[in-house]
Parts: sequence; C-alpha cells; structure tokens
Amino acid sequence: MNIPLPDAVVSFVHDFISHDESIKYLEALSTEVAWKQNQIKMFGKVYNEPRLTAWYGDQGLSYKYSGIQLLSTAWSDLLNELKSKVNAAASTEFNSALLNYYRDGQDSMGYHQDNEPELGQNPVIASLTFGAARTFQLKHITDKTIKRKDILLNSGSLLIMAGTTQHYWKHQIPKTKKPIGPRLNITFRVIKDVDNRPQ
Ligand SMILES: O=C(O)CCC(=O)C(=O)O
Ligand SMILES: [Mn+2]
Repeated sequence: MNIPLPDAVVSFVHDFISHDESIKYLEALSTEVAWKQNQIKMFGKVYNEPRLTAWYGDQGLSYKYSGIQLLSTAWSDLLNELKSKVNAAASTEFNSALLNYYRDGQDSMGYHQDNEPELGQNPVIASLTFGAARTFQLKHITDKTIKRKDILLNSGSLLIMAGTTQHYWKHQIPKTKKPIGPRLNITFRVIKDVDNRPQ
C-alpha cells in the first residue's frame, strides 16, 4: 500500500510476514544475533545508544560508525531467508542490513535521515518489524506546514522508503511509556561504494 506523502515514496505492507512466522523470527533472531550497545558522542559527552544494534552484510562490506571502521557480520540462514523475501517485495538486491533491538518502550531512535554517502542518491530502505508495535514518525524537514505522519509498525510489517524520502523527511522511533515488550527491526540497505572494502 502506497502512503501518499509530498516529496517522498513510502509504502507499507501490514502483514508481510505471518503472525506465527513473526514469533519464530523474533525468538530466533533475538538469541542468534550478537547484539551490541554502542556508545555515541553528543555535545562532548559519551552516551550508551538507547537500543542494541548489529550490522550484517555481504562479505567484505564495511562502514564507518563514529569514526571506527566496522566489518559486517556474514548473513545467517534466517537473515538470508528474510533478505530474499524483502528483495522480491522491494525489487532491490540488498547487500546489508542494520538490525535494531528495542528492549522496551524506553529504547528509541531519534530523528535522522538515512543519508550516509555510501547509500547513494535516492536509497531504497526496507524496514521489517518483529515483536512489539512501535510508532514510526516522519517529519518534513523544510516545510513546517506539512503534518507529521505517524505509522504504527506492527509485528510482521514491512515499510519501504525510496525516491527522495531521505532528502526531505526525517524519521524516528520515539520512546513510549506503555509497558511493552521488545521489538526487533531490520533495515535492509544497499551499500553502493565498491571501494568501501577493507585493505
Ligand atoms: O526501528 C525502526 O523502525 C527504524 C530504524 C531506522 O530508522 C534505522 O535503522 O535507520
Ligand atoms: Mn533510519
């Protein structure tokens, strides 16, 4: 289903993965993934990121994160399975994925654009959710008259952002006071820079 927004190409599939399969993926990925809590520097202070993350990709892919060069972890069978399904739905050959684990309603991700140079001009980003439903908020960057768009990302749903979305819109997962369980998110990406390989 297309979500009509100015200056953006966003689509949403409510039940991309079935309820039972989603439970299976949540349980399996929660334990098999080597989750890490990274630290970020903000205004000269060091903070723990308010969520756990992991980075998977084709062999040899690396990316820069807060000045450090990180190597991707090789795809597991489960993640390969999901990648094939998402590739077909998004008509894109994804070669990497950032995984996010929100332990409870206090874990979050602040407003940002997925506009790292290695993602190229108009990146296609496909975001899969398992576990607790969280609100995904999109805010137009330059036109303050455009209303914020909230999308409830339920378990098994797939959100695809493409076109100029990352130029004109920021997105976030805000904290919630609701007592909720963990949510696991996978954002599939294409890393374009072929020189982006370790020596
Ligand atoms: O958890 C989400 O749905 C959003 C994740 C996200 O925006 C990102 O990984 O860049
Ligand atoms: Mn993002």
